Amino acid sequence: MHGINPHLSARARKPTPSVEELVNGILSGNRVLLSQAITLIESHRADHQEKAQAVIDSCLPHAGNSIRIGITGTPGVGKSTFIETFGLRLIEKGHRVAVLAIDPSSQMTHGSILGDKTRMMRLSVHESAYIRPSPAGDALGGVARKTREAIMLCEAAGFDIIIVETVGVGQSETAVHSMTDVFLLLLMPGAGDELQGIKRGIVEMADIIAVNKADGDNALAAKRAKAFYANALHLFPPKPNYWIPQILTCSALSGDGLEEVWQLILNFQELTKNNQSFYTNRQEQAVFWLREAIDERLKKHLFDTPSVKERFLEVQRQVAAGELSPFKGAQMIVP
Ligand SMILES: Nc1nc2c(ncn2[C@@H]2O[C@H](COP(=O)(O)OP(=O)(O)O)[C@@H](O)[C@H]2O)c(=O)[nH]1
Ligand SMILES: [Mg+2]
Repeated sequence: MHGINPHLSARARKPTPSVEELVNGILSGNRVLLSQAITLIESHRADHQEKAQAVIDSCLPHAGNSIRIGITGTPGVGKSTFIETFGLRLIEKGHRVAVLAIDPSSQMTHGSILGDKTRMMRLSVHESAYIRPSPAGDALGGVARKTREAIMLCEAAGFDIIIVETVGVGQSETAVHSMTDVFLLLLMPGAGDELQGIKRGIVEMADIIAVNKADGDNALAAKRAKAFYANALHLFPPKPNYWIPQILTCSALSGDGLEEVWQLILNFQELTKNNQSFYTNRQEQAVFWLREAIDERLKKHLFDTPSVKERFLEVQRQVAAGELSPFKGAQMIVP
């Protein structure tokens, strides 16, 4: 073989798929090509980004046909167990389920969903499921954009139920809320948000609250927590889409209550599609992400400009030294 490295020649025979191959693969539901396209979305290389955007462009007309479910709750509440049991049930009903994650802590843990795959053993190997961990090494804004783009590709690949999981800490709930149709909060048995480190704002965002682990010794405590939160929910203003947040108990382990959660999601979908808020919400979300993307590009464009780079260093020095106010300093960069 003229001394050619066999690995290299093997590679040369199997080039990375073209945009067209990726799009065709995704549209035919091929999970390997879907994964390759999402890897391009997650890449920082400019040529990868360009290719990813071309794939997204072609997939966009085929996206949107799904229900996007956000799931949050503190670590240990049972999100992964819930998604496994719930996902398998939905597949039994004939659905195809994609699970994505936004986890700003995944830089440290290498994507908690990866470790979680042991808890999602049966779902992760099912041919009607697709599980993708949170991209690591990015700020929340970057992760959120990539997850949103991954949603589109999963929908184009025929997944009609998209679950976006996040941990119940930090700002990631807001990001997930801004890319999903319905928001599910999992809580532990035992009353009081202060006990669970759940911020009031997150409870307020929830469309459905499920007190998980309502089994065995915890059954009574779960009922009490349900009563506590049912009371708390009355204090919140009604939702503009007329949906009244619902609360119930469930057990991700036994599957009790999961059918009811699904029924609530269907009710939510019916109500919001009938009164159009399902669609206006998606439109508003798309415009929100347009603005986010413009912000991101403006900043990048600005800081990539050589004269601005220089000026920024000088202004930064003066602001740090207390010679200049941050506001004045910003005016000198962006008049
Ligand atoms: N008793 C009981 N344990 C549960 C239930 N759901 C999850 N667990 C357990 O709680 C622990 C954390 O679950 P996991 O799904 O990893 O939580 P996550 O961190 O929110 O993803 C595991 O040991 C699970 O077996 C449930 O409904 N009942
Ligand atoms: Mg988990």
